[in-house]
Amino acid sequence: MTTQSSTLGFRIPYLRSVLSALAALLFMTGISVAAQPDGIEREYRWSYGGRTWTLTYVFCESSYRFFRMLPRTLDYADYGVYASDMRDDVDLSGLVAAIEQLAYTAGLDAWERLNLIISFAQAIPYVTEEGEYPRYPLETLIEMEADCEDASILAAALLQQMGFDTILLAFLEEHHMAVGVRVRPPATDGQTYYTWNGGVYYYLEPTSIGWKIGQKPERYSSLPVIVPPTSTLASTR
Ligand SMILES: [Ca+2]
Ligand SMILES: [Ca+2]
Repeated sequence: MTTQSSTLGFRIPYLRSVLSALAALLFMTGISVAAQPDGIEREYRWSYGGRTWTLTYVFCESSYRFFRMLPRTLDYADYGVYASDMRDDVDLSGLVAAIEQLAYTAGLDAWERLNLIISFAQAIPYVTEEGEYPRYPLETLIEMEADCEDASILAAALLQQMGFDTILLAFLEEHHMAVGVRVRPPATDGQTYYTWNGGVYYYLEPTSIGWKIGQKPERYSSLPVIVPPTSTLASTR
């Protein structure tokens, strides 16, 4: 199989605009300070549709440090707060736009764009953890490793950023977490889905590349607990 490489020609447009605005402000106020980019650069490489895709992206370091400092709830029923936190929307929307730009350049259709983003999330290397440490999406993106709840949180957050409704699926017997996404696949025969709050959510396996929307590994056979997207902890709801 022949592989091609696609590389994004620009980086984090919003950070550029922020720095430009800051430089303009300093110029106007007569303050002369050398701009120190507040960025963490990461390069991603993943496969989709018979091609290899690459993306170099610069994240806002202060955003990462903010999320790194936040306390953790270890109640799986609250894991929706990690996926639905609005304070990373600017960071994640820039990343989603960069991947979508790759898709547009390559001529992918809407369904393929969705799956390109899913394959990006699935390609984050899987790690097993000692104990439990749910990561916010920016942590997973920058640390470039994830176990099942981290990968689920990241995939759900990116899909939400694209405008899709998502839920998390907690398979308590198998100690696994996956994503449900409210979208109808082109082929629905044999696909796994769950209904919640009037919507149909198809299973999405986030931990390894190649699983398509609606395809569920057989080993996750129990009925999952549905973890809704939320911005507040159960203790305060
Ligand atoms: Ca968010
Ligand atoms: Ca984790």
